Amino acid sequence: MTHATGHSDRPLILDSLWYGAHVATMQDGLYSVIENAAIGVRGGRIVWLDDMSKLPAYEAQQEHDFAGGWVTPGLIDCHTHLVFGGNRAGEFEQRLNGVSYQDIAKQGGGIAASVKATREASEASLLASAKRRLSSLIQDGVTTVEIKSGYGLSLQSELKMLRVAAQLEELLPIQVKRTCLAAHAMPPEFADKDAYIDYLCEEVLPQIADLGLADAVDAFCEGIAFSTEQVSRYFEKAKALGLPVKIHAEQLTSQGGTRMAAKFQALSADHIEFIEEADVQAMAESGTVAVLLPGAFFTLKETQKPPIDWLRQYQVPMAIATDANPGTSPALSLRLMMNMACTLFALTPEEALAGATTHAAKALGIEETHGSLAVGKTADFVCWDVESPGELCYWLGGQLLKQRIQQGKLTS
Ligand code: DI6
Ligand code: FE
Repeated sequence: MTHATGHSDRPLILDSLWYGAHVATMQDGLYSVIENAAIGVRGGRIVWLDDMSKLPAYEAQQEHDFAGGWVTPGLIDCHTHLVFGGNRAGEFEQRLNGVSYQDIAKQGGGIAASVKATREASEASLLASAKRRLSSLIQDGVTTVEIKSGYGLSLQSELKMLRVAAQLEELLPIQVKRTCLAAHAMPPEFADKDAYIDYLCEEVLPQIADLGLADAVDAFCEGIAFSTEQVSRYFEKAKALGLPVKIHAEQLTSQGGTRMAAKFQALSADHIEFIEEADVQAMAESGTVAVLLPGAFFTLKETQKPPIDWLRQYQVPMAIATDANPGTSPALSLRLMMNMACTLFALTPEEALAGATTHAAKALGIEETHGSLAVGKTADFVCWDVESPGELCYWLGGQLLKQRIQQGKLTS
């Protein structure tokens, strides 16, 4: 009894206290609002979060009054291809003139054009261009980003891309998760898809795993890319090396890639416009997140939407990401993707925000520490100059970010 009293008399020791805003904690993917909240941070983690009026005695090295606005978890962009050489603005014009993405790919453009430019680019120039793009995401409230390789398609150039992704985390105040997407397209020096998959399994994946350069492994399963059988062989190897998998599937056609990936407990299946009900059931059983990429849907002027009602019905968590890449989604704002998820796919603003926080964290396997605000979670949060959280989806662009806190530190 005296012991307990002694404890409660001791002040709460904080590195920093943040107050003066409402908080949408996004616990369980819901706004879960705390009005007039205070957030106590120590050692880069949240150690206290509740109504400011309940704050006990504390000692804080720093105090910070947001002076209004809404705080949300830092946004998480769980699917990007931010590192690449050159750009494909010329293909954008071709597509405006009616040439399809698939036709451009058949003519040697598309992914192959970015592979050529990425192989030719120095590590320093890849770093400089990716840094500019990543800065845009950061200014829009992103505190964790996933970056894929996949424009190298050889051991050396895939390693180069992943090293650049690692360096971005050193240069900018952001957490970077790295994904090996070596099974993205066919490199020019291979004629046979199976032979390329063999090369990935025997030489590329083991090296990348050895060097610890990737947190996960991804593949493009599509008629113009790799078959379910080929991707399945590559996933076997990834799993044997201890790496979780994710997949680009059912973007342009239905191939069964999502169902196959679910058998490997894939973290996520991404795009998935063409999935069927059985795929959704498989995802629900394996705990695979559905990553919606409205930027690619919009850019390619797709008409088949991902089956949102089934995903809701089977309670498959839906994440939203930019898919930032030079071909199908030159998108540098995750908030704009949230707007598109509402406008094009009929998500609610609350679902869209969960898609860029809670569920995006799950798509990266970091939901224990990121994606929502609660005691024990990493102190990654953003204060927005808005009157309600729905405004985050409402505005098309603009600067809504007031303050961005990453690992407990104010970064803008
Ligand atoms: N699907 C995509 O949306 C990107 N990759 C993929 O497999 C597009 C990549 C590109 O066109 O450069
Ligand atoms: Fe992609």
